[in-house]
Amino acid sequence: MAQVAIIMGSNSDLPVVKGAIEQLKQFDVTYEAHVISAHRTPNQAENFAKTAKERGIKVIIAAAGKAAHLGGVIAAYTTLPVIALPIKSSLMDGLDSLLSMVQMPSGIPVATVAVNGADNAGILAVQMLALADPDLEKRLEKFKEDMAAAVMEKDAKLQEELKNL
Ligand code: RP5
Repeated sequence: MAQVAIIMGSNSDLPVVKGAIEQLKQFDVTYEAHVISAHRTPNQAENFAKTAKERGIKVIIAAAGKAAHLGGVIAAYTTLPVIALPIKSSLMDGLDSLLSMVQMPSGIPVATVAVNGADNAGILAVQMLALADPDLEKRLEKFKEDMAAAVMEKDAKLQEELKNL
């Protein structure tokens, strides 16, 4: 059974969305992914959102570009947390999608990550699941420790390079 559902407005969003999938896979989080459009398939969007909880989904990631209403429409039909991922797929460099997602009216929140910020969408979904999963929480702590170690390694390298300038 999938813990996270990823939906995207079009299969043209997949190259970006793959970043979120890779993060979920890294933490062995089960997922399902679908193309659903708030505008082109509104009935499917409604049905998906209304049935997600009873199918065991805990978190929804909604990726969309241009006038990106997918996250908001899904959030309107469910109490599950929705993470919105704005996709850069227009002449406006994704600013249109970002604003469509982040400027939700009071009462219907979606947690919006950066334009094309797929990694963070995946990691945030894992963090939400970790609230009820101590093993996942431990793995997230290790993930942060490894990240900090990688940054400190970069700093050590920089210090060596500075000596040779
Ligand atoms: C949005 O329009 C999709 O999420 C995608 O980012 C964009 C373009 O879709 P296609 O025309 O490539 O199907 O709804």
